[in-house]
Amino acid sequence: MKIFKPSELIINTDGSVFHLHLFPEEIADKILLVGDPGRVKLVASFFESTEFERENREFFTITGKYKGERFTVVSTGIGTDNIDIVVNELDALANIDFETRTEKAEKRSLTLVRMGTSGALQPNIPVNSFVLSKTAIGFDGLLNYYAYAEKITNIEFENQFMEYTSWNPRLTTPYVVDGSEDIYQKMASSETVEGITISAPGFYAPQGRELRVPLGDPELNDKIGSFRYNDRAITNFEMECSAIYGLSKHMGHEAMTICTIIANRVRKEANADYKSRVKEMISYTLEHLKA
Ligand code: R1P
Repeated sequence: MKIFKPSELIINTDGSVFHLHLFPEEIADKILLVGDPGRVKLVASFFESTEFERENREFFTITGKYKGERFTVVSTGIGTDNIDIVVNELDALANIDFETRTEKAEKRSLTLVRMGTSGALQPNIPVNSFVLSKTAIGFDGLLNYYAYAEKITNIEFENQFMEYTSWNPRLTTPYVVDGSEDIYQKMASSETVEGITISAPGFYAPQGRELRVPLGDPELNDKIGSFRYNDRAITNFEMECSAIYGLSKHMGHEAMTICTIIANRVRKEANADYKSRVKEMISYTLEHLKA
């Protein structure tokens, strides 16, 4: 049986996992992921009771009850590099015995739902929309470091996309991976837009924003906007969804991302006062995820 050595799975002296500082019994089956640590308390303000709060670096966690059901909310910070840490450590808490450092015989499947903010790439998706990401496209490359990426990604989509955009070989190969169909069905309504979401490895040039240094390909956002895969358009940019979907698929967890659109990149519009809409997204998500 494989033993996860101390250098590979780092457990703190108090028995908690390296970055999240959580103990195995502290995570609920349903886990909400937010980028901003400041948004964790906002989510927990919907809980009728909380068990604990824990903070280390950008990872702030609260577990509590919403309408009688246990939920955990964790902040991930920005980017798929942080998602690698959060999803691996949540999976270790769920599926590795910290005493023996071996995989548990019975696997636990978590529900991981990211609630984020995002920029729309289609003119008909207005600011304040909720985009529910059926599919993610990773520009970040994280999944390509794991084995068997090709077994869980949509190679046909990837090839069509790279051909259409004349993909620069100096960029990492984009990977296309679906979220959980079950959670999608639970959360979709007339209030949500079905999404294909790009997770970018940066906020500026990787999302086509040019400040002082010119873009490698100034046409890329236009090509992304006009690309269609089976008549489906790419809807929005954010920075975490692809890695959450890819790792969850590998590990047997169910994942979904919902984002409040705070800018429309085509119409050049933004809503700087988006916080009340984010609060409505949190309420919407909790209501649709509860048993
Ligand atoms: C960039 O400003 C951040 O905002 C978006 C991006 O994905 C990135 O994390 O999401 P969050 O509001 O969830 O952080």
